[in-house]
Amino acid sequence: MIKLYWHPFSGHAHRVHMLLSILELNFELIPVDLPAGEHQRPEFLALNPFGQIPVLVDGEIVISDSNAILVYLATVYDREQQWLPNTPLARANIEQFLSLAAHRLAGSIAKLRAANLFNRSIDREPLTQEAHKLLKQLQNYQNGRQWLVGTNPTIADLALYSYIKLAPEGGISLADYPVLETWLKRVEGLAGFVPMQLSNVGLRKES
Ligand SMILES: N[C@@H](CCC(=O)N[C@@H](CS)C(=O)NCC(=O)O)C(=O)O
Repeated sequence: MIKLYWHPFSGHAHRVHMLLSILELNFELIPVDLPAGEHQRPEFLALNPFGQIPVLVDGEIVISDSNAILVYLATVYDREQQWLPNTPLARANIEQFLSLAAHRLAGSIAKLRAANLFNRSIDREPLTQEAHKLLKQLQNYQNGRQWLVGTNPTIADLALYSYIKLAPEGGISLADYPVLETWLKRVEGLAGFVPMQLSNVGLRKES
């Protein structure tokens, strides 16, 4: 059975969890105790020398990095090639969004949210500006589209979903981005969708 080393607060792990579920694969979630430093212990570093979740183990195959795992799962297990279509342009377009998720999204919204979740002190202003710049650009791009690439959902949608959904936990309101809110709901309507665990931080904080 496929094993996913995971943590419930990780948006990176969540995007993989969604695809495993959507593809109806048999899998087991293995929680990694990040606060206790389990990801720095030799047993975990033997799986991922870079000391991060998610890690996927499929028989002899071990893959780390959420986007790499999405590519692997879509390539091996999606016979219809909907989630990673096999045309050069679609692949290039999807790659563009995987990079965006790994860099601009992880470097802004995900950082703001992690700072609130784990009480880290950071300079919020430049990250907040970048988060809104990115959301505005995404909203303009997405206006009039159903999915990020082509006419069906792909791994690009999954790669961006989790941390955009979590933006309010980073103090970033989505109220000015109705096109993105509609797209989030569209992803949530996919067969096999699994919700991200939400937390009472940022704009979700109860007073
Ligand atoms: N590029 C990696 C980033 C993964 C990542 O940032 N994982 C976080 C949890 S969301 C982690 O393991 N943090 C522990 C650490 O870096 O020490 C991916 O896409 O999987």
